[in-house]
Amino acid sequence: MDNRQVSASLNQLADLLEFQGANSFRIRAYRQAAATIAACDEQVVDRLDDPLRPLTDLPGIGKDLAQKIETLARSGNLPQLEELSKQIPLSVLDLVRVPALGPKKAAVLFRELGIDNLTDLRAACVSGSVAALKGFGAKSCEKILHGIEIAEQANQRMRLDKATHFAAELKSYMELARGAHHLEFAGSFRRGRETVGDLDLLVASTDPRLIMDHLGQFPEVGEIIARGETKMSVRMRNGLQVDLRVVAADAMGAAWQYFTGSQDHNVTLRGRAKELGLKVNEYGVFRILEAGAEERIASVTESEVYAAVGLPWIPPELRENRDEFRWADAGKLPELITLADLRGDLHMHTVATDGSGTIEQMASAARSRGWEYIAITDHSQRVSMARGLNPSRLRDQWREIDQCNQLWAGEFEILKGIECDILESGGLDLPDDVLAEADWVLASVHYGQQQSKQQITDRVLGAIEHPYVSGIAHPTGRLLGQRPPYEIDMAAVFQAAVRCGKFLELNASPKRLDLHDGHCSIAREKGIPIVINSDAHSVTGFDVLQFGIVQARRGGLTRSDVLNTRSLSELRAYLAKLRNRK
Ligand code: DGT
Ligand code: CA
Ligand code: CA
Ligand code: ZN
Repeated sequence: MDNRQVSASLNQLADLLEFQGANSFRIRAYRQAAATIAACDEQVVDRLDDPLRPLTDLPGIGKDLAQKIETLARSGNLPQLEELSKQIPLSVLDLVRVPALGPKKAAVLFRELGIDNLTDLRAACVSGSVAALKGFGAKSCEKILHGIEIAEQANQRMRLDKATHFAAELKSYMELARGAHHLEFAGSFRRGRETVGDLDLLVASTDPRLIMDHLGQFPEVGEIIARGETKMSVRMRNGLQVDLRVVAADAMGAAWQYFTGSQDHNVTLRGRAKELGLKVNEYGVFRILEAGAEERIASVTESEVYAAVGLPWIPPELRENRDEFRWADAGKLPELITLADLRGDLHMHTVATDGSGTIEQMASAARSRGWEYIAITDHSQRVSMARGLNPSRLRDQWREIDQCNQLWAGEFEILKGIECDILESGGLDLPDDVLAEADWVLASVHYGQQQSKQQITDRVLGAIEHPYVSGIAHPTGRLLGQRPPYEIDMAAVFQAAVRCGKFLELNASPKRLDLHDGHCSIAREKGIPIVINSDAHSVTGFDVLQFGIVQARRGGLTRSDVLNTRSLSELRAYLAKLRNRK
């Protein structure tokens, strides 16, 4: 077995043990070992006979694990894994990934009702047999049904950040293909959706065969699903499907427009073309002439295609058939925000809590990105797993910030912030006199996420109305593919934000993207300022801002809709105004 297969087997073992309810430290050890093996530059199978370099030299690999890895690498299987897979069908692992279920409850369902896949689970929830089990009930059934949807989606769609990294790898490989003239990604990936169903790749070339052969030899290809004259679909080993289309260079614009979609956007575009006596397809825009003849009037660039239909070029993030045609007609397509518009980041953690960078390291990294300011927002005391700050540690941190600020006086500023927990019973985790000294107070929910809509909404509204709170971080609490949003009344949240002049965060972590694009567009209409934050836990954590920017663009946000595009003095003025409202 190669490293990748060994690593996959160890992960599978961890999954099965988790389902059995094994000790969580043991499970974590297997998962860490899987990660270690996957990251090895050298194939483990090649060093097994070298007594000077036992596997136990690898970090986190003890004797027992080393033995298992050796067995796997040499023989391709492991008795323990085979035994377990006989007892537990692999399909039950899908159950464990249902957010409302987890390993314990999944095991009960398997034992009591013999449920071992999502289809049966859904049926059993609907028929009432799950609700009849001890420890379940109607309410938890409802949550499970919702969880099934999330799990199914997570199985089928890949998160944008993962797709982005994979696409970069694929792009540099495909650019080496002989005869590849020009290469572009299309589809939901180009539109920046938070997850993608598959990756659509266009290559301009006169020799489709060479391009398709080259893709077939990409080392990550798991399976070739289909191959035609100019079109090929493959499934990669990571599960992602890639649809390749080879097109003529002089039709690249038309193909790019067509395959970028969305389908709904294209339907509207074609309808408009028809009214003008035109036809649009992946080969171009055609004028229909008498006697069934047609003349191609646009195809080389996208702008040309849109212009032929009387439209300005529309940014891909807006092509969802929401407002873009209306805006285009009115000459009011928004000038969408870009990463370069940001002048600071207002949510990050340091070594004081669960981050890995010091204040100075975070600030230097921010400065080298050309920013003017950051806010340090470590957790407050209630978040004890992350060693949240009590008033005295927070004030110590602020003294340290004062010192750092002297270093770069006039050029760069660190705001004294806090990510203050909104307590389960309502109210904030730090006393008012402490919050009053902060420059910047983010409030967010970490505990009691299962509360009723009324309870959660009241807690968040209370925070928005609190005079010292600047705004709300990750307002819905969702984790993509893992955890649904809290049951929160977002209409009420938007209303309160307008009333109190508070901002809402677009948390750019690709696991969160919270607010999402649809929320951003509502916030924009209502004039609620958005802050795009990284929630960085290290100096490289700032990189995720690109994903926040994409979602903001999808929500139609411009520079002026986003608070952290302002200069430091404008930001200060905004915060002072907030303080004076109370
Ligand atoms: P996904 O992959 O589910 O995240 O979403 P998309 O939008 O990437 O969808 P996909 O991959 O099926 O197709 C890419 C684009 O190509 C789609 O947005 C519109 C266009 N397209 C593909 N197939 C058809 C089709 O049969 N009819 C029409 N009208 N458009 C199509
Ligand atoms: Ca696609
Ligand atoms: Ca596709
Ligand atoms: Zn945070």
